[in-house]
Amino acid sequence: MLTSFDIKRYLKIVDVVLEVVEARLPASSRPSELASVLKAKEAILVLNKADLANPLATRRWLDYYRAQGQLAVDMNSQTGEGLPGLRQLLQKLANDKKEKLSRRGILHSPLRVMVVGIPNVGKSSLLNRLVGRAVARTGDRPGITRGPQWVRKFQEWEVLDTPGILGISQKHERITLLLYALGCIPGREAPPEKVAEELIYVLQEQGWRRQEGFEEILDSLGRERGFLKPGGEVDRVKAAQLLLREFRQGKLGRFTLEWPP
Ligand SMILES: Nc1nc2c(ncn2[C@@H]2O[C@H](COP(=O)(O)OP(=O)(O)O)[C@@H](O)[C@H]2O)c(=O)[nH]1
Ligand SMILES: [Mg+2]
Repeated sequence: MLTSFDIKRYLKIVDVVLEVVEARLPASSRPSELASVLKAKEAILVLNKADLANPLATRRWLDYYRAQGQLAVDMNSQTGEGLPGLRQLLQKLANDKKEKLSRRGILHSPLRVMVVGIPNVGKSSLLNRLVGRAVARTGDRPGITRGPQWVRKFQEWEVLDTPGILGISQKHERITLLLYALGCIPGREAPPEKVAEELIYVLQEQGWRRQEGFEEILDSLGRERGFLKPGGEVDRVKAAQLLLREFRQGKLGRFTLEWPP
């Protein structure tokens, strides 16, 4: 596990950063502490879990970022959908690097890639997809565990075998609640009802169960599942937890929680 301190060290020897974000919250799941570190680096924005996001929103986000000159792809790291597009980009960047270096007489220097992002966006899944099983660790020295290693998949590029975990930056309370809803803030507890209320509010803006009140939704969900307190009242905490679980797994439908400006 690489902390942001380690990341800064590694960034010095990396050519490209794969910045993994949640396709359901693409802007707000970007670690902003990265911006200052990344300036000199080539970055590819990976909108991961695109299978759970609204496809139209994902298309809009890609257009939005690409219009700013940002390399961006969408991805499902569980199935590998979107992987050929990402590999193509890496191949192109690798070729560019090769060309540049060969003009200076350097013959072989593979493109070095690193995966970073906030918790739970799918960094490890993407890394596994990217290097597959045909993994050749490079620079391995037997008997010495030296932390992260380069994994070479193709001749032209190699990936750091450990993704870098970054924290989320200080954000509005609303956004923090949505990041909780996506499971991106591990360790700390947030009241499930509060998180569910914010999530429901955003989902309703997009047409989901628009006619119902927040408490009505939790109560009907709770009754369906038999989440009742001794007096027969619905246990709204349990109902809220269920709602959040189902949302995370995409069982409520494909929703994107923020759209490009
Ligand atoms: N539906 C879906 N789930 C994903 C995708 N990528 C990762 N996951 C799931 O999201 C959870 C977190 O993934 P992980 O790779 O451990 O995230 P990390 O914390 O960023 O390394 C796991 O349950 C993964 O199976 C994706 O593209 N689509
Ligand atoms: Mg991981």
